Amino acid sequence: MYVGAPVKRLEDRRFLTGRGSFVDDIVLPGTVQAIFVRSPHPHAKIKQINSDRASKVPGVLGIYTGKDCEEAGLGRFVVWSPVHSRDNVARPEETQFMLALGKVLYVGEPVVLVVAETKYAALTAADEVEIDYEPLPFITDTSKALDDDVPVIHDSMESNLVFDIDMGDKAATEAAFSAAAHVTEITLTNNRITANPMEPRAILASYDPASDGFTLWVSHQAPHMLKRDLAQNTLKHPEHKIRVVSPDVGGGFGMKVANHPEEPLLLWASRRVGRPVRWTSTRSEGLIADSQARDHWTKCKMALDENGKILAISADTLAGLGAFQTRMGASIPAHFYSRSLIGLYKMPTAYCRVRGVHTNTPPIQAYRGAGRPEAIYVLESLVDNAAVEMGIDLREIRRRNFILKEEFPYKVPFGITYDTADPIGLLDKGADLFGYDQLREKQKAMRSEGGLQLGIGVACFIDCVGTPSKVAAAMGRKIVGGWDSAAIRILPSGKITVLAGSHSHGQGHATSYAQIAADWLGCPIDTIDVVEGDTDRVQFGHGTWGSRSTITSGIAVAKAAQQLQLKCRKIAAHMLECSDDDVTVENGVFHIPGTDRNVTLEDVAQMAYQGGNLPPGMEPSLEQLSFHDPADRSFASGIHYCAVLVDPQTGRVKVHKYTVIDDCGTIINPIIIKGQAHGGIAQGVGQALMEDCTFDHASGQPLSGTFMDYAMPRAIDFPPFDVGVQETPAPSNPLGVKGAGESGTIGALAAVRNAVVDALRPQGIKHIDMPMTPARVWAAIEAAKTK
Ligand code: MCN
Repeated sequence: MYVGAPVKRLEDRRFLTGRGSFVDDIVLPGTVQAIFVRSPHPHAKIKQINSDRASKVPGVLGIYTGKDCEEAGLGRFVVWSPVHSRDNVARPEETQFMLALGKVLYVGEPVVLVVAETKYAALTAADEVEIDYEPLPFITDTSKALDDDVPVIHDSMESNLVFDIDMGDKAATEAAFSAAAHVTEITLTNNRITANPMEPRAILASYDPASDGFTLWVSHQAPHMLKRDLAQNTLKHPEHKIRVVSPDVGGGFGMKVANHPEEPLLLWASRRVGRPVRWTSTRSEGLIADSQARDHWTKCKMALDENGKILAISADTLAGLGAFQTRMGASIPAHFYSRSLIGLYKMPTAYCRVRGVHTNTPPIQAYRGAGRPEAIYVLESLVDNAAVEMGIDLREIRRRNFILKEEFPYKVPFGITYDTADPIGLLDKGADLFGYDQLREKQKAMRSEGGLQLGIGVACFIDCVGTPSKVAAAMGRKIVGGWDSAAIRILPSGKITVLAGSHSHGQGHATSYAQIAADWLGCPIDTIDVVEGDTDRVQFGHGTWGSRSTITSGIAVAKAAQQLQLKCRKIAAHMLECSDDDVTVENGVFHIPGTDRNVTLEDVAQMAYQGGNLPPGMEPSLEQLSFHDPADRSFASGIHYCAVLVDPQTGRVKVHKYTVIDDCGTIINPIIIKGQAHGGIAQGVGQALMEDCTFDHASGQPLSGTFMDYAMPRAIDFPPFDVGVQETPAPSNPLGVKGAGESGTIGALAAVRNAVVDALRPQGIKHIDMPMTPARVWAAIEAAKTK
């Protein structure tokens, strides 16, 4: 069996020896360079654009504005997952046009596209473009976006409110708070961040006049979805004449599932100039022009009885969406965030209100966890605060409130039914691996000594993945995207190609899908290659996001392999002149048990293609296409334990110990699960301690435009992580798998926040907003001293 075995990642030899092929590595003859002139204003009218001087720069091939794009018939992005407000007021869906038209709405918005023979010529010409702006009042602070005295940023709207939804039972929740023995309350922000993948966004676009076809090589997570958007909404060109290739992608983290204006623009420009056109984002450009994430401002509270049993949670959130709505941006806070607020706890009632708002900032899209880290941050901050205020140990309060293993399937107040989990198993396993009791002893000793302070934080989570198409449709998604695909081709030589509709940009699909296919076909893993990311080679699929690939494409691989194995067995039985049931398969050999009679997969494949001696009625070849739409959602879960050391003199926080227990159902590959957890934790810790897209609210300018200002975590910022696993198989799919790709991030924000606050509770600190930089922690300590 390969499933469950620690198979080393098959793709890593290529990556580790520098043989990956990324967009910027692809060379086409005659390629020219695109550069974007971007808005320096958070909000301004464009009075005039003068490109006379710019167009005289030697080597310039084209200079294009929003008007040119409009005249050429390019379209706008559309919202694929609209959110309907509870007041049923239809508010305009303000989405982005390819280049700013009439006015700019955020610093970094593309205004002019320059195409030139060389990057130098394009940069020089971009500097010569003269744009006359009339600055307008702006708002960059999400918490104030609905105040009376702030500008409304879209002329078509009456306020900056995009949607206002609520869920749960408001009256019952209020009653629970009135009757509660204890109420804990916090106001917290979830800082705006961006992905900064190792490979920045990169595009190479080419138009072929002979076929009237476009090819786009792009660092992206969902090539078919991008192609569909290009065909229908932005480029508006027949779908069968567009090919999108996402080759090796050096990290996406949700940011590269967003469609950005540069993609259709470069394709369009390649037709205008008659040459392939390239653009690779710089780091600073990425920090203002890539989609961003999180950006919540939340007032929340939790009601408990005298025994520390949770009676209700209530949250009221303003979710920043940036200047424009994106495909999924609004649904992240409206659907993914709100539905995750209950976590692993039994609570009789709950209420959540979310208002999505526009501000003069880059548009919001997914980032690892998308909505779920935000929810768990709210929930687990409240649980830890309540525990301390009521004098209950952090583990004990969870033990008292957890849904018990035997109570699953379990329906929570927002009407969702969790499939399987074992929260107490997570709690105990995690505490042992972490050394919880020993660390508490160490904390006591350090407290009495003064100096560095040790803090311990706990956070557990539930992660809902694999929304079936019918559920997505009922939620109002226009492109439901619940299912995915896989095709398997056994070639005449017996070698195997798996084509999957998902896309791997670091997740290791080339290994984990090969493991599934090998087991379900009954053949050795080294005969299998996995192909993803080319819309001309691979059948339609929705790409990779929301930790959905294994429970959709992964299952489709198993289904296709099962069908093919049946066909192979029939051919083998026919060749061995026995019944199908007499044949078993192992390691690529079909044999009749108890005899020495066998044929190999190579023999069977040759026969399948030769076609001379196939069972009556059987079609030749060995190809199988399969689709999988989950029967139900599945719910991964886990627990994070974090210990930090805080220096009260400087406010510096160091992560001292970090333990995760991950339950992603049946594990395909434990090495990959660990790797996914490591990367996820690093990103969560990064957000909690240092990463921040900051704006000067007085000038509207972004303050984090370089890596000197936007702090990314480095290896030195982490201790070795301990990752343990627990398996509660998902009942809704034949592999028993749940999602794993985001679990490391989902619990990390709250675990780190809780640890830092735990270290500083003796000083009277109840909450510190993320990122908990030394300056912010120090200021909190100083403020507490003066109270
Ligand atoms: N897996 C497993 N056993 C399970 C479940 C999953 O072995 N029970 C394996 C899978 O087969 C796969 C990996 O774990 O190789 C992740 O699987 P899955 O949970 O299905 O998630 P996806 O493949 O759909 O990946 C998406 C997820 C998301 S949403 C983001 S964002 C993210 C992430 O994965 N971005 C990443 N991990 C990333 N890792 C890297 N290196 N780079 C990114 O951009």
